[in-house]
Amino acid sequence: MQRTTLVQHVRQQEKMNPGATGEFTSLMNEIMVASKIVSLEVNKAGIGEDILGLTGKINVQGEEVQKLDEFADMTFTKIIGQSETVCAITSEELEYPVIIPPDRNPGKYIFMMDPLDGSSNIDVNVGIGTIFSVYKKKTPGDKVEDEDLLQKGDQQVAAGYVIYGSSTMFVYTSGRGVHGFTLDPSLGEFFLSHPDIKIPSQGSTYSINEGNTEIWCEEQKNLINYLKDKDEATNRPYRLRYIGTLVSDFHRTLLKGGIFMYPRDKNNPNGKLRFAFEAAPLAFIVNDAGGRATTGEQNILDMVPTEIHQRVPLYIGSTEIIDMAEKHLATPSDCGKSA
Ligand code: P6P
Repeated sequence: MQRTTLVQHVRQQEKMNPGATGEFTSLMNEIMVASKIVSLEVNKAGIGEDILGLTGKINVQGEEVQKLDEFADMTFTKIIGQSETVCAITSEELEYPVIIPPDRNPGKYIFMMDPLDGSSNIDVNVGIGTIFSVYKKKTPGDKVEDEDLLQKGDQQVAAGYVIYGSSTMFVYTSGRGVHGFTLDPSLGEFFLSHPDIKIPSQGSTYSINEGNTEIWCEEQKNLINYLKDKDEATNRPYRLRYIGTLVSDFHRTLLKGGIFMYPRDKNNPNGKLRFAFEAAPLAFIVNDAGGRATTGEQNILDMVPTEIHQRVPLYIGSTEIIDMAEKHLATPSDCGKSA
């Protein structure tokens, strides 16, 4: 049986792009190498190596840094930083961008990542993952400008995620369909397992942290109550599924349909998730799979961020459900209004 590796697949896509220089393929290869190294570390965490637990540090998000967070960030930053394909790297874990100096032969791409999403789930053997996004430098000259680091969501040239779960999966799009690869640990190779993923236009699950109900805005409470009401004609009540790792909750939504929500609330006017490292890459993926992602008021891909660590409310999933959610959110109360 012909099995397509991730690198073969990226090369095939490269051939469809007449102007391709091979730089993107090299970058994807380095992302793959870094993800294999992190996968190895995640899967042996707790066996001997002192890689579980906290570093004692607090990151720019104000979150406790787990040892695996730091390991993943360092691994991706080092490998991608040496790839000669990028001129800058931004990370959820790093307050400032890493700018590749001229003597390290910087490339034309900009790499953005959440190196280890779901770190609160690390020590309990629940799925965690890496989320990444690739843009092209858009300003002339060698200097990396703010404009290069704060690009509109639809300017991404690629986006993807790796799930370190029951198996390690690598899912990406470069604008020509969403494709999933599963790691064969005996060969250390990612093989195509989910070609051309399309999200079902409907679904019957909703994914949200109901523990925040008390601080939700009224329109959010009304939306969740609507999803929980019984009405066979509209496939309700929906079932709640929430893992607490965005990349895992999103992956289930992508394959089965449904909606994932992390809304704004009375304490967090812009929600919790980050535009650059979570919302925008997953929006690029779901859009290419036939779904949609919105803040509740604006398509994520139409947004231009104003700062690297900007947070946004996120509603992502099956188009028909997102459309319905937006109707419920159309009259936003002043609770938690964007700051
Ligand atoms: P809460 C994990 O810390 C994360 O950034 C996402 O992966 C996840 O969707 C969200 O936060 C969970 O947040 O408030 O439900 O614990």
